[in-house]
Amino acid sequence: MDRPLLSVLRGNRSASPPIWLMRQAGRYLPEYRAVRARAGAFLDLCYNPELATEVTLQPIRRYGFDGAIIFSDILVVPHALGQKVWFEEGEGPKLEALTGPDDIARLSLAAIAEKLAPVYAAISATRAALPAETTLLGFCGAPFTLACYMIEGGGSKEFHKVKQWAYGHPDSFGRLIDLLVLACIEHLDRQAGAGADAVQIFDSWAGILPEEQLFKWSVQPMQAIAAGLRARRPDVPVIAFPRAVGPAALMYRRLPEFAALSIDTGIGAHWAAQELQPHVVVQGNLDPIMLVTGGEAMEREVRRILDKLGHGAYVFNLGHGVVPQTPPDNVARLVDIVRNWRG
Ligand code: 1CP
Repeated sequence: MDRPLLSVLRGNRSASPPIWLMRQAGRYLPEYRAVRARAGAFLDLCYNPELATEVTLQPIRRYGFDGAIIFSDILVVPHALGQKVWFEEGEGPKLEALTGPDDIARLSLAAIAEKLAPVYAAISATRAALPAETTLLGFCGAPFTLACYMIEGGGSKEFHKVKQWAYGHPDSFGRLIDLLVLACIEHLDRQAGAGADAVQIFDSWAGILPEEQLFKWSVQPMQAIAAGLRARRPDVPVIAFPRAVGPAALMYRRLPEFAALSIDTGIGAHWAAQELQPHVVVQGNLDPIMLVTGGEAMEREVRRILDKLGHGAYVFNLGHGVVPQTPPDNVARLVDIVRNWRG
């Protein structure tokens, strides 16, 4: 069975790079908004295998991406550990914030697989419905990014609380991170068991940490998750996405546990081709706002990235997720440019 994305993640060369987009299912698609309106609360959509399967398939039907990422959210893991999580319309995720070591002690790994069973059911159903050549991706949030939401009680601009906890009380913060490592290994293992071909670990907030803290709270836990998964599922490639870390991306590039490194928009494509690509498959880089702009500006930028990275081991993607204001036609144009590029 030839799955071009999986094949590139396994280290094989391809004539033109495979493409998928972070947050390729979502509010920019009218068919997503229709299902979302039917589903009720956001978490009810995540835990409804039939609807989660449907919204995962929507962008594949429209654009024929090489990869489908299962529709879920990184915050299902804190939810399965026993934390209160809900989504407020137009405001994003809310959690009952952890305020001290006692709150960490109340979290439990015991029911993860049972609580997240609908996610695994959605993965099996999606695999059965996908074209054979489409790679199915599972995912989880990295421990540090999960801890950000768990300690702040939602999104934040500055993340002062989580930093103060990590810097001032590294022992108890470390217990939270260790628990999340185990939870993520379990969650990724189950996703692979249900039919995910490869997985991505999203460390969306890694870039707020200074170097030494980054190593301790992002590089090491992500590596531990990838190593834990590899022990159970040696054939499942892991993509690491430490967002906004700049040249500290060098810390992730040589780790054998990561098949690919997903780079955000702040990293230069030329630098990535020289410094990262000789060591690891590179994914990403297009500014999601270029996809909103479209036209000549987008075409020029897409070709520039392809000319820098497309000759090596590369997966086309954005530097972060598709934003809701993206015109769906621009996505079709993007796919067309990537498909017709010949290095
Ligand atoms: O109303 C809606 O439809 C809610 C919007 C939405 C969507 C479409 C949320 C709430 N989550 C999702 C799905 C989602 N989240 C996917 C689905 C698969 C796909 O990519 O198509 C994935 C991979 C995620 C991962 C996720 N959730 C991350 C990591 C990636 C990233 O964007 O940095 C993060 C940080 C979250 C938390 C989250 N969930 C939702 C929102 C709006 C946020 C971000 C909040 C913030 O900015 O702090």
